[in-house]
Amino acid sequence: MHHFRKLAVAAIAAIAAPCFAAPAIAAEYKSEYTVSTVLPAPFPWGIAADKWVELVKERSQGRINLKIYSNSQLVSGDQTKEFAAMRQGIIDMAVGSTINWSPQVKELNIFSMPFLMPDYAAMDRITQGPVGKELFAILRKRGVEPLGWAENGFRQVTNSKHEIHTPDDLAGLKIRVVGSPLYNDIFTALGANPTQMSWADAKPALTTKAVDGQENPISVFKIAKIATVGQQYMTRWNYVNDPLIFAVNKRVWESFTPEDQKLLRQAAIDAGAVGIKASREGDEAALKEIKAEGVTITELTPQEREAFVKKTRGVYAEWAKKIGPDLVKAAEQAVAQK
Ligand code: X2X
Repeated sequence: MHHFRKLAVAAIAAIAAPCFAAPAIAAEYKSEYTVSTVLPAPFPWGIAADKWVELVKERSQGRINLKIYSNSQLVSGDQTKEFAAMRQGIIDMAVGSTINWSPQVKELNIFSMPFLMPDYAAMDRITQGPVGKELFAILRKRGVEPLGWAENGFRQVTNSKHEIHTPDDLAGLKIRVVGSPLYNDIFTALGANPTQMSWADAKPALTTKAVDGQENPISVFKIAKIATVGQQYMTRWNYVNDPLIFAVNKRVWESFTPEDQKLLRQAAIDAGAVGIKASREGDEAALKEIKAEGVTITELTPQEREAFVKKTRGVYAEWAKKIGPDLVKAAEQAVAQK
């Protein structure tokens, strides 16, 4: 009986198909789409990416399958090549950090402008307001379709030597920094000795003491067990926050029906919200845990923080020109709004 009904449905569908516009059947979809990320679950980054995969599968009744490739493995560990690979179609999709894409999309350096964003609310006014819109329009022009935001988190500097209260405390410290040259400039201006390397190389470099310090969100520090490689001092200076963007290669995007494009976008927005919550709550929880593990957390007085701001104003002014003065002004206005 059941078998017969299935056959009957199939027969009716076969007859009916040519008469209707059947969008879900019309497009040639891949059996699986590659999604590049750096940090897997339980990092908030991986939580956001996994949620996207899950929601897309569920809402498309299994028609659209995304597969996560973490640790930048699709670009041989070089996270700064992720954007180019996605644009070229070597990678179908990515949930990527604005830092890692900024070597190709200089405007994304806006989030790495030192001490621009004081808190989460300011960050949200940037991503959810005119600046976020403008950044998405820029990405669209560069060959990828951006869908939504997630978050790595406010980045804190850590080291193995001593507490950092003043720029002088950073003098001569070898600090592993991420892919954007802006980070080299910030740490150079502060008197440190920055060295750019991939995440894949960072922990080994900390372990062998090839570098003295690094900077990453609290939740990343905790989950990657950075305290166990001798990073005993963290200064909570909230100098930048590192948002993540869900995006799809343009040709891949155009192969989806409008209904499925809507589905992919809404799933990214919903997964992003889950990831942002995990990042923000994760930072708070992780802070308590790393304190219990014996890491010294240095909180700066407003005056102490101001000394770091002052030392990086030159870098800020120089990079405002590179990013685009109008975009930087719009971001500053969003911060000031309240
Ligand atoms: O490399 C890093 O520090 C990381 C994992 O935070 C990014 O990909 C930006």
